[in-house]
Amino acid sequence: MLKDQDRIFTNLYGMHDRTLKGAIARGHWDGTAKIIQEGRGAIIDKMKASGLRGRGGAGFPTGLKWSFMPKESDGRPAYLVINADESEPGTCKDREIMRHDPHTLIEGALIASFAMNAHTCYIYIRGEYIREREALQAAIDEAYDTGMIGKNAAGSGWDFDVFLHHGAGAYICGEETALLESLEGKKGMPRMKPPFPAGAGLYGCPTTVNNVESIAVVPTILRRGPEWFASFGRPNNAGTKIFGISGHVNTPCVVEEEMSISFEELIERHCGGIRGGWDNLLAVIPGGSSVPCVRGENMRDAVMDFDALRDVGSSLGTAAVIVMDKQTDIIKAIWRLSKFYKHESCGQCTPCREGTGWMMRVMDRLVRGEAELEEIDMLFDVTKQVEGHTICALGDASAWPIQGLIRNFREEIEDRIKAQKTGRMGAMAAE
Ligand code: L3W
Ligand code: SF4
Repeated sequence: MLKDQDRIFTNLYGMHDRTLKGAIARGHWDGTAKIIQEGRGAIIDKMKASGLRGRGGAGFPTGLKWSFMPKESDGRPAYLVINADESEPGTCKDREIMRHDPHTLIEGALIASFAMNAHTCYIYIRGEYIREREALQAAIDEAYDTGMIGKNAAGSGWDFDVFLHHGAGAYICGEETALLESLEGKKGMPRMKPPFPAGAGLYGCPTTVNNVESIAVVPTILRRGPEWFASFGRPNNAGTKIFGISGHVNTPCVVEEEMSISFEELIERHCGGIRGGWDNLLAVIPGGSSVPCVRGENMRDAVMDFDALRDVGSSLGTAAVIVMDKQTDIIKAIWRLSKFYKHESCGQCTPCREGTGWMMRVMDRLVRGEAELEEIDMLFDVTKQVEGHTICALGDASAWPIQGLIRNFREEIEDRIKAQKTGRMGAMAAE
């Protein structure tokens, strides 16, 4: 259980002061030049030692990712790109950072950029986040006016610029290579990987794309030490983590907690329990819409981290915890996600373009119970044809929620089909 003094994002709670003065009072921008003057190698080593894994959904080790960037300039500029295109259904954690703690993100951007030899950082923010971009732009302007960024940023000797780029409402632009295409002014369509952005990213130059939360925790990790951060959670699942809990809990919230907290403790401590009590819990999607749902009874003792959630057949993803009680039509809820992925598919690869529509149409009939029982296996088979056969992870993301539904709620799907059939036959007999 995380103590208040170990929270990084203290301005998420209570009275909000997102000005530079407020940020400094909370301990941000303290000794930034000194951190930078320790040198690139030292910063990257500390980030590796902290155990931080990317907070955007994939959990790739952040220090390792930074180490893929060229050590010496080969004549091409290097870039840091911050993925603030937070669009995963259920996910609203980065929004809170940008609203209430924007300076932490800017300070992190400076340090991370220096560590990767980048003088320029682009923050790609979701188009619908209008208030957040105003807050962030105000903080960027304030940081320029006070010399925290710009020439000789924060007295570090490093010149550093930040540009805020507004997205235009496409979920796929949160995929890192689609984001880079969009930033270059093109249609946001994912690129094949490899090459990874560290080799050829923005304008063909070495680029690292990191999530907002991943960058915003950097200054505190370096100030308090990697051991401090690594002391939270479990090995390979270190640190504090922002969870966004929505759905059928008594008080939905966004909260920073210790990684590896149990689901029950997270809900009891911060959300006032499940609506109607634990017996009323039907299902949980523990990491945003892209990860499989889990039956409620399997979730209560689940440990909320990257590795442990695999044991219950799911994943931490963005740590957007979607709670559904027994009043939920779970088949319909997953159908709604399949509709979302069909709508957001960029259409450039066949299994995703065709598969998302196919899956959505079968799901539509499952909701009404108008499918045949054999179609459940057929649908599962289609998800397997999509998964792993596409250019980007949106294909997998469209398949996994349906796989989770079939694995966990097959009986409910079958019952609905049978009930519909019985009803139809009853109606025919009455005619
Ligand atoms: C160099 C290698 N770099 C991997 C880098 C790669 C990327 C990062 C993770 O998807 C997931 C997805 C969604 N050399 C490298 C390398 N990298 N190998 O590491 O890569 P990857 O491919 O594992 O994942 P991804 O394509 O970044 C992200 C899931 O997150 N998700 C969705 C999240 C949505 C949001 C949002 O709305 N903000 O975050 C939730 O679960 O399904 O599986 O940087 O370049 N050998
Ligand atoms: Fe586009 Fe879907 Fe292929 Fe990703 S998987 S590149 S979203 S068609």
